[in-house]
Amino acid sequence: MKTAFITGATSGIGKATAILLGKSGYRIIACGRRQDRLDELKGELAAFTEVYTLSFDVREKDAVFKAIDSLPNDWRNIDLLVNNAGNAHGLASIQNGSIDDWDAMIDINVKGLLYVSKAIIPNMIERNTGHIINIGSIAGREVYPNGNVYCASKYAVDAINNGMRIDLNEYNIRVSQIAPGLVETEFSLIRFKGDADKSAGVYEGYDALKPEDLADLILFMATRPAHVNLADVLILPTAQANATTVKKH
Ligand code: NDP
Ligand code: 8X3
Repeated sequence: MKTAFITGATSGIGKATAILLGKSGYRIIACGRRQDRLDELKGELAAFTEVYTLSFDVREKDAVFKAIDSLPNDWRNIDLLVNNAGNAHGLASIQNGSIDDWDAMIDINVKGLLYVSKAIIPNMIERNTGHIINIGSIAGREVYPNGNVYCASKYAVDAINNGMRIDLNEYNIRVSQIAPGLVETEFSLIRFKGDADKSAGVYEGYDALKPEDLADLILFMATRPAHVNLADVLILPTAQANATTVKKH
């Protein structure tokens, strides 16, 4: 049975992915800071698969390596890494943006992804196999008003994804990126610092993607024959044409 390591499995895309992969024959290493949610997820999947939970903050370099080093021997061979943990913090012009928000986005979306990858890649290299799916964003393809640093963090994911694919090419490791448009998750609640009305407004008047749509895509990509790599997929709601064009009912 294959083992999938999923960051940000406590909510949204990561949680839906853990559930779908867990019901589709994968063992799951589920990560996030909220242990209560990881425990709930483990309970929800108990009838389908084994789940190992790891609670750590991807910003904390030492905690990332300690958590991954703590995996028992029979959980160390990771077949699929889904680098999903991340968020936008704030939506503000460059002149009004908060430095704490900038730090959070660079530290989580970019450095956190690098730390987790750095801890897991050596085992993939040793085994000459593996698949890494990096969750980028349409924000990594187009900069939109007030998106500045979030967009920069996702442009960085795009560059890291392409660099990983080149560097890991000789080790038979697939590297893929998914760049979603608007997905209805807790993403906007975090971006708008708990403002539920503002967050709900982002998804009003059209059908946004659901986290399950992303889980479907991740399962599809992960289960292609070994010689096939869906290297880079932009996935949008039908109502969304680009980062700033959304047709409302
Ligand atoms: P959610 O807010 O629903 O989920 C974010 C997940 O990331 C949570 O599980 C959270 O876990 C985890 N996370 C956040 N910060 C940290 C941290 N410091 N350490 C460890 N884990 C962390 O959002 P989504 O599911 O929408 O987001 C998942 C990914 O998809 C992100 O990379 C996001 O940028 C990307 N994306 C989202 C889009 C959208 O419209 N929703 C569109 C394009 C891309 P916990 O808080 O428990 O630590
Ligand atoms: C999340 C989608 O458009 O809010 O990456 O940046 S968007």
